[in-house]
Amino acid sequence: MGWGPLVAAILLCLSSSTRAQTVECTVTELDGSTSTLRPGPFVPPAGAASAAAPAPRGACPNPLAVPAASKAPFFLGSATAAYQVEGAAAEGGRGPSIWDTFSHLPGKTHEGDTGDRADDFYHRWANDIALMRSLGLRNFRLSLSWTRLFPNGTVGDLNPEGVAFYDGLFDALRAACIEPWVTLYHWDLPQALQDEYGGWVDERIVEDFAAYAQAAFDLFGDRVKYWFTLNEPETFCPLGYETGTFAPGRCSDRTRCLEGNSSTEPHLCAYHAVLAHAAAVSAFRQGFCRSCGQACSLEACSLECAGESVPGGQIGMTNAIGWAAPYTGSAEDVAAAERQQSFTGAWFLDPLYRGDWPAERKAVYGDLLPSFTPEQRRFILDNPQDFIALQHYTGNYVYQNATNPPLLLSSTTKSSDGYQLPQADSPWLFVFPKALRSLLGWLHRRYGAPIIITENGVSAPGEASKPVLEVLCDQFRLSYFQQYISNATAAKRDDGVDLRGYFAWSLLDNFEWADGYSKRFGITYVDFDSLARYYKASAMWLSSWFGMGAVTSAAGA
Ligand code: PNW
Repeated sequence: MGWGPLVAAILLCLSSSTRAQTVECTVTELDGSTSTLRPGPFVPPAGAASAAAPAPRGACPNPLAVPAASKAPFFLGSATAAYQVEGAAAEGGRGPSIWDTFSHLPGKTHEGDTGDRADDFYHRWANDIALMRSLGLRNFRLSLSWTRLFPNGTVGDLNPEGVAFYDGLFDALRAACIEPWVTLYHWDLPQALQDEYGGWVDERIVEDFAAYAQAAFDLFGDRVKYWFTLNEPETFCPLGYETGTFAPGRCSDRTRCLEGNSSTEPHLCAYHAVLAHAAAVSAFRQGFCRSCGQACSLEACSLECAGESVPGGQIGMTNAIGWAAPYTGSAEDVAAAERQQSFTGAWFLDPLYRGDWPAERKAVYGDLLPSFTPEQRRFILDNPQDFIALQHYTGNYVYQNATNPPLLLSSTTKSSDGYQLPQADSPWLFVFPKALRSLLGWLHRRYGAPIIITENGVSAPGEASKPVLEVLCDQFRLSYFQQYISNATAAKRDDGVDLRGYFAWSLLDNFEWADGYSKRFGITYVDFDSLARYYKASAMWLSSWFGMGAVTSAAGA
């Protein structure tokens, strides 16, 4: 036998083993047309893991401009958060956060899962940038690990290894023309600040957060233009301080929480979150007074307060907001749904845009709600954010129920004509695509501000228990994105909503907080043993909306 047939046999073997890792998915579009996608492993192109030199400024397309090839009228990106993906919890001089402590306590997370290793993004980011490039992704939302930069939380104690990590990452993202959108705080509070004064329940958090924010603007503001202050205080305050199901795990129920007060602490947390956000925005706009150690507007030190920290940058808080649809068209149900919507959806946006808690919250909580002083109100309104950063996943139907205080309403996930909203893998998440369009209109009418959807996505039923090749055709998630993006598009095109962008949650399967690794929100699959990444069909489908050319093969071409 000559060499020819042998080489051919080896090639055949190689290609069929690659094929064996790939699956064929028939994808149905909303208009009923079908196409075929072949998701499979992401294989980085040779040399992808070595970060190229940063591209000269101006060489990359404007991240806010929608690429001509995109099917969407707003830009698309994808998102992650530090504790959910980085891993390397005890490496590089990183200090402990409340999520390290909490996830290591028995019984707090699914099967005791922790973020110790997560997706190992800390070591694999060059590979993940190559993955993003292969998908044509131009906007990437990520968060900074506060304790990687400042291991004990205070800015006197900078960790050079943490700075080097984010320097390398931001330089490489710039070189790849991927715009970083950076969240300062995605729930991983320095444990030292929790120990010292209880974290978000104490007013000292306001200045510590503002000082950390200012340091981050100074360190990375030359490469990061778009910032988020706090991720979803409407999630981390009640879950961290009322139910105790998220870090730091505080609540009144002594069978579950060693400490805490569920009736006071969530409100203190929310109050300090608003003030910390405003202080960070102030630092962003006006600089920071180093001699007095505070954002300029907090103290009269105007001589040191010239200029913006990040010239031309933009900043906002992210808010998790669902949609309460009226169960019927009756005046009572419409009013009940509006009460519920204002109670939850205006919780933080009313303070930021109107200077006070929504009336529905004041009516329910009375004196338990810390009130803003006139000076604080002025300070908040004098430091407006640049956009509403909306994180939307789900909705339900709300009807008047006079016997159910405090809001005299109840909710259901079945419509009055009997349609049951499909449930995702997460118990709180029901697929209700029209809710997004209604919500965008409500936000537009109430606040009139530009909106960026900074998270939207879904955990697909069964995905965590099936073998990898059986989850890659993720039609459930793909249809979710089809319908939600279609409703977002309609809100922009037909309802006059000033929608600027959309980030799919999440780029990677990751540590889903108390659910550990048992819920997968990724558009790419992560094998939590080998840490290999695979495209799901939804990632390939989304790539044609990113507008930079769709990925066509499982080899990452
Ligand atoms: C967001 N809810 O949290 C977070 O920002 C992400 O870190 C998280 O992975 C993602 O959504 C998926 O859960 C939420 O109960 C947690 O409505 C809970 C809710 C909404 C958002």
